[in-house]
Amino acid sequence: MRLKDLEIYDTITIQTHDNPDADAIASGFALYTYFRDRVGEVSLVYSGRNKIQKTDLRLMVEKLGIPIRYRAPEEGKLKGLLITVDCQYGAGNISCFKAESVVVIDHHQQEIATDGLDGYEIVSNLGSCATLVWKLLMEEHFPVNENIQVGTALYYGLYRDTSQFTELYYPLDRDMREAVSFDKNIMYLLKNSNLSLKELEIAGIALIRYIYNRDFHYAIIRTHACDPNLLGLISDFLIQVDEIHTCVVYNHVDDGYKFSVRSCIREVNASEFAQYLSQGIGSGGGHAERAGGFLYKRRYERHYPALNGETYFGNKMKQYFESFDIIDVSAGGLDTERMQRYEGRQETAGYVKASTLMPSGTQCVIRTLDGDIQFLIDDKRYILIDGSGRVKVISEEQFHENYEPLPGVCDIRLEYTPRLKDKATNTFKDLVQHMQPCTSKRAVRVLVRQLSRGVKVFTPKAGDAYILGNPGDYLVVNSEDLQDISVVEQSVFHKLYCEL
Ligand SMILES: [Mn+2]
Repeated sequence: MRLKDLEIYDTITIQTHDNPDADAIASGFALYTYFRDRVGEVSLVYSGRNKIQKTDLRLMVEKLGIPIRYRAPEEGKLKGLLITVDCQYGAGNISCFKAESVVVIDHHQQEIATDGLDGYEIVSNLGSCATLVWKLLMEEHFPVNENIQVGTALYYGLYRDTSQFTELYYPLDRDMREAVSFDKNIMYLLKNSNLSLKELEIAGIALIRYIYNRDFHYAIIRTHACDPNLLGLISDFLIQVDEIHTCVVYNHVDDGYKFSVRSCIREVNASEFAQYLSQGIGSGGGHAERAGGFLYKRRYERHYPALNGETYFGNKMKQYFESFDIIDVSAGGLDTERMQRYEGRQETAGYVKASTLMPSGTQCVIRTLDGDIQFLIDDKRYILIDGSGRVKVISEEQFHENYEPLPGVCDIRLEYTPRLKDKATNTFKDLVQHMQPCTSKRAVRVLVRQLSRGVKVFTPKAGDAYILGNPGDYLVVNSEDLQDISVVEQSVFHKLYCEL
């Protein structure tokens, strides 16, 4: 969906969820600003039982001149188009107004049927709805950076929805964080008006009611209803306790459970742990030390109808720690003796010579779903993307030794399209568009073992990060380089390898 397509309406009402947070207000405000000069009449509203009270939100509205107003639930049908932001029309967290047409713009898990809508843009893995609105504005070439109020609002929306950027992981969120201009003084003011005395008390009570597991050194805390940000602050505090190596702080909100995770040991990557906790019933992620997530109420109740949050998190954490073995390759922990021999099937990929995109000597970075790759462009460097979106930067020799260019055009479809960024000028080049197809020349010989238990493999190459394998996955070791280890999911293993 494009914003341009919505300019056909004469009247547009933008509605945030009830009890709007910074992200909802920011997203609504940015859309309001876009439509203000393009359609006859635009308004920004919210409804529900409570009016905006939180200090930072009142300051945000006042300092950035955000024309949001309260609309009582009993006010009648809306003319023209209703856009719901940071929530979905008909869901439990938004008062329902009748409207002639409805469009949804949101970053939560889809929870409504979309066939009755007149348009929607729901991207569930984004850290904030502000990021999604920013993307929509960029697609229309709207000069976000010429409007510092909108920039500041979007930046603050992302900041709050990702616990002060600590639980920020999706590449597009990071793109916006770097690109958007904001007012530093207002940011400073909003950031430091976040907690009320009441929340200070909630944090205090939460901290003395921890559950601690001595065997695995983890702690769990449930807080009273509070702003999600407080969870991050409490877990940041908790992880500093000497005996606590991993912790989860969570609370119950209208549509599920919000949680924050911290880890200070290399055996637990907080981001992977957050994914584990939310698997199948929510979403989670972040960084190695700090992460967060959400469990959706409906899915939770379907899977665990009679389980309270405390038992769920307690069971899940214990299960997690009991479920994996550690293989430390540098300490000789890898036993290849009983592994089977396989050969890799040939794989097509896309490649481009870096110096055809940017001049030699350019310091650049490629943002990918697995993190950033930084390098200096010279005329011997090739960029390679395989079908699953994994990006590699290799030398010309490595390329010719291992790959064979193919005729035709490169057809790679990816969830997030990696771009090459010039660090100095902040300009981008699309990669996939400039790629040629190629295929690997010779099959790689590997040693393989299917896993019956979870493993975390530490290799000198990966440093403190581990390679995670789940039961059923295959542990794959390159026969020519025993430190080159990967884990391949059961569903794709036989597509990639054949037995010797
Ligand atoms: Mn949001």
